[in-house]
Amino acid sequence: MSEAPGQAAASPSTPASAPQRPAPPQVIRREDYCPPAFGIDRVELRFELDEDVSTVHATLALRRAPGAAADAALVLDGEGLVLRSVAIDGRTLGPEAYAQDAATLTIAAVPDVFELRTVVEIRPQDNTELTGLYRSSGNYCTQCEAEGFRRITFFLDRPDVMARYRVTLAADRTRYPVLLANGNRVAAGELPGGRHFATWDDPFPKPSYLFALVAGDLRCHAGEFTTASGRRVRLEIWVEPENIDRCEHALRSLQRAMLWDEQRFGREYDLDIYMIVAVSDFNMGAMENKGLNIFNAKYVLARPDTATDDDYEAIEKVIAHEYFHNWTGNRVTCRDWFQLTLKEGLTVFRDHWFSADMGSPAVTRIAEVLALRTAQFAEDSGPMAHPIRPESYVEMNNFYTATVYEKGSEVIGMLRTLLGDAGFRRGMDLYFERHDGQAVTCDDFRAALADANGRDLEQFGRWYSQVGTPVLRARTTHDPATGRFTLRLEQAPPLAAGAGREAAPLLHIPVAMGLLAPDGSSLPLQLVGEAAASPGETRVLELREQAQSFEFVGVQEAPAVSLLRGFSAPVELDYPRSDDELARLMGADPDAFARWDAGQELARRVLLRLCDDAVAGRELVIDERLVTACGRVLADPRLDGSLKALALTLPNERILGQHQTIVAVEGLHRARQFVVRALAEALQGPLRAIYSETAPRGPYAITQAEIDRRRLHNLALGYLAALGDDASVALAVAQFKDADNMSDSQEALACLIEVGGPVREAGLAEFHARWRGDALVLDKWFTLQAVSGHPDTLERVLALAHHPDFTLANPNRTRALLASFGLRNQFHFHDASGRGYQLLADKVCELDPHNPHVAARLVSAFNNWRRFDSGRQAAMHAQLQRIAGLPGLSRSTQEIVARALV
Ligand code: B3K
Ligand code: ZN
Repeated sequence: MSEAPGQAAASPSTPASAPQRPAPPQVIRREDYCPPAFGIDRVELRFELDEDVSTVHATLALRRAPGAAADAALVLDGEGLVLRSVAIDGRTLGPEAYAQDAATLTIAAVPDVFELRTVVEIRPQDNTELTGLYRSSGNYCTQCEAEGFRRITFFLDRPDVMARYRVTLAADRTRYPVLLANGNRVAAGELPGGRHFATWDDPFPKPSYLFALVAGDLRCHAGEFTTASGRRVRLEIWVEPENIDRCEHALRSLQRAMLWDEQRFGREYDLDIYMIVAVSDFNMGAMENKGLNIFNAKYVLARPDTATDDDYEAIEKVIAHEYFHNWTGNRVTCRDWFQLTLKEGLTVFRDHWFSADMGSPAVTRIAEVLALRTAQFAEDSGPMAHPIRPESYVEMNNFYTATVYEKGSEVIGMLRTLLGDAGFRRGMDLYFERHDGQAVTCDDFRAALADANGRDLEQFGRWYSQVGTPVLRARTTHDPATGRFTLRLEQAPPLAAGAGREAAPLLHIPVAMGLLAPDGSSLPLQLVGEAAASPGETRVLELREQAQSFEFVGVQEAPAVSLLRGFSAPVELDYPRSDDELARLMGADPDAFARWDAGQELARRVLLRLCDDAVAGRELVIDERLVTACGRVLADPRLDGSLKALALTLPNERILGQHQTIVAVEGLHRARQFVVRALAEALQGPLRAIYSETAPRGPYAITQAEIDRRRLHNLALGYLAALGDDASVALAVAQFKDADNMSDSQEALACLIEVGGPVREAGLAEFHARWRGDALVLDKWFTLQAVSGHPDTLERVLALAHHPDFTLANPNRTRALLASFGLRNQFHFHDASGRGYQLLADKVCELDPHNPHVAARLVSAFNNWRRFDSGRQAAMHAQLQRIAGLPGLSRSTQEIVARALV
């Protein structure tokens, strides 16, 4: 890493001053899609891996596509490649026969069917961008999605070119004893000079983004899976030698995912071997390369003393997600990158369903909606707002977003709701039957679901173009005399600033709902004109018009309406109901998600009112209704520990800020801190009792019951520690000392950090001394400090950026400190001094030349700058301008910054 470029301190210019705009970037548009002029049937690659220069020999069997112009030139993608030779059908081409620029190799005159051979040189050891072929901890690995393959060899690097690959790797035997690529290993042997080779053949045609290779000194934790049709599949988890005792959970997760996909979707695995490789330097979570997944070590390695319960769950989910891609993504892939949600939204949907089946459906759903509201709703209301199927991009890597993934999954979830489980399965079966081996579009997917069910999903298709979070407005009237209850639903364009406000075509929105009588019982759901009530306590209303009224009969007393059960649509609900109605839902709604959501809405109202009080300098007084409601939750024997912990976790400051026109940074923080302390004081008795009742009774176990117990135990500790009294602090100190697992240890340390003073210093020092050699655990040490609410957090974070263990070369470490701070710590990142902004911008500038993808993610911390007061706006705007003016700024970062500045 080079030193930070010298920059002038940010001058407090106002947003109105002329922005320093980056040069206009080249925009790729969905409407410009053209099929490729050539197809590639077979690919043979030979990699000579060497410390200095590695050589890639590629042999491509090409043919002109039917319908392509007879004189169309062959234009191959290629970036950063040193071309050594190019030959067609065995004839080496002279330099006059081709043209190379920074991004392409063009050969003007080519036959209709021919063999192209190229030899290029690359330097993986210098690849800090971590896309293409690079080195991590001395091992070679690849990351090709979205457009990394072109950094390995010249190719038609687009997902609608699917080919069969045979790959040979040759390398030094001692340093790289393990040589892996996609498919099945078909040959291996010795070579002169202490080298060896392995050849892999992948029988399934695939796009280049799914290519992978790994070479290194790795150990394997192996297992097996027998498919429903009786085929034995070898499963291999490859890790660095010191991590071999942390793989069992990943292996079991994989086995569970394989079985689940057979049972739920009838999908079997198709190769003889499935490999997962864990690497330490990785730009994102994991990658679904055919038969050879490459993972961020964070989503593979787990041992009770190093991984929290959340880590265990995340590993299971990510392993499953990448496995599910084998059908949704690999066997059926995307025609172009605008269709990304075809594979990502669908695969997220599948991993959500899997997690619900493996654990608690309610807890899983709540966590999903929390993530959606925190990240995706924020994205929808800022400069990066885009449809789940974007219309344009400059750098595709910037569109692996919460919108494409999480909202994309919600859109699939609505299809499941509309079609029912059996209908959804019929649609999926038809989709696979029609499109196996093809690169297709979101419209193809929707057509399969519609055709399999004889349903019209035309209007539903608008969700693929819709931008922003739509508003669902609900109003009710009740006539006790007739027993009629009318629910009027209306759809409205997004409230927040962002595209799509004016042109908002009507959506097809499934609204799952129920009615509760004053005693909390569920009422029959019979609409006027219906012969009988619909079965069950929930029914799905379909809103297709701008407004529709639903008139229920037989409702004698005014009911509480439970709307959007299970969060049946990704919308913002505008329904002004009373606090009492919310309290009724919170206590009695049969839908666990809706119960939690009612509690969150109640807490949000209380917090926003207190924030106003704080800003106005009024005395803060806790709303007793919230205390009573929280007390009831704690005492409710029907709720498990995880649900109680979720219910008692107040909405975070970022979510609260979304409900304000201008985010009241200090007011929100003060209000939330106040409520935490007030609840802790009021509920001290029950919290102390719960803390001791939920104390560990035996050695650590990763069972659902134990996870629930630990969550409640740590929730109680968090509240008690907020009191800051000696007895409570002693509990945290003791737990930190005695914990036999990372969940308890981390939570205790988080409490000590909030408390501050000597207990914090001692805890941090001890944790650091114990885990300094373990990168993944040390990341937690950075994150805990970065997300803290303690008053001196900004100073700490500024100091940590110079800590000897901090480095921008490792994306996990960068995220642990800087993304945690910039994206999760609203109060301290938005410190009025602007020093948080300065730090983040400095680091973006420093990182951008080396790893633009991670830099672009970091800079998005400024995306919602317009939602803050004028002083903060000016300070963030100045940083954005400074970044925009950086000479040689990457396309990735430039795109995010340019959108923010528009
Ligand atoms: N498909 C990959 C993400 C690739 C990101 C490229 N910038 C992992 C996943 O979503 O499964
Ligand atoms: Zn994915």
